[in-house]
Amino acid sequence: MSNRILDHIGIAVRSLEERVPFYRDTMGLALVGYEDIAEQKVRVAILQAGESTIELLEPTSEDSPVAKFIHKRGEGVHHLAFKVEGIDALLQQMDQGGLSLIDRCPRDGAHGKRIAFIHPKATGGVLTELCE
Ligand code: CMX
Repeated sequence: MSNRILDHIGIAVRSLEERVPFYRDTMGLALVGYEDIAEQKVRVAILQAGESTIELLEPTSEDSPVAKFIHKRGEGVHHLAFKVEGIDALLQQMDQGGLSLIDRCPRDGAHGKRIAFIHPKATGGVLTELCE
């Protein structure tokens, strides 16, 4: 198996404006930029942390999965994302193995990546993303 790296950690926040200063100014992470991901109903701030990034996720509508998460559990770590190669084949393999997938086919994520989520119920409570 290839040496998979942690692509990013997603953190749900109520307000990017309120939370970016901690990561950028206090922790000293470079702010890579902001992006609207309409399909996911979030606006993200991306901060570089070594080879990985931190994605702060602010919901842009009340029916965003991140708005639901914050409403239920408060702000905090929302998902882990691993960089993979051959995401389509990997998803097919996981699906055939009986893993509970949120996405059987990849969808569009930040930075032009193709992403898919594995349900937290199947992973011990951690929403897990594959991205390519
Ligand atoms: N981490 C861990 N558990 C989570 C979770 C998360 N991020 N989000 C929801 N859950 C848990 C809930 O607490 C709940 O658990 P209980 O049944 O024990 O209460 C259960 O999963 C179901 O949650 P829900 O509030 O009823 O929400 P839904 O079932 O409607 O949706 C999920 C949950 C994970 C399927 C949905 O949030 C989803 O599809 N997420 C993937 C998409 C996403 O999060 N996009 C934003 C990120 C964008 C990006 O990075 O590009």
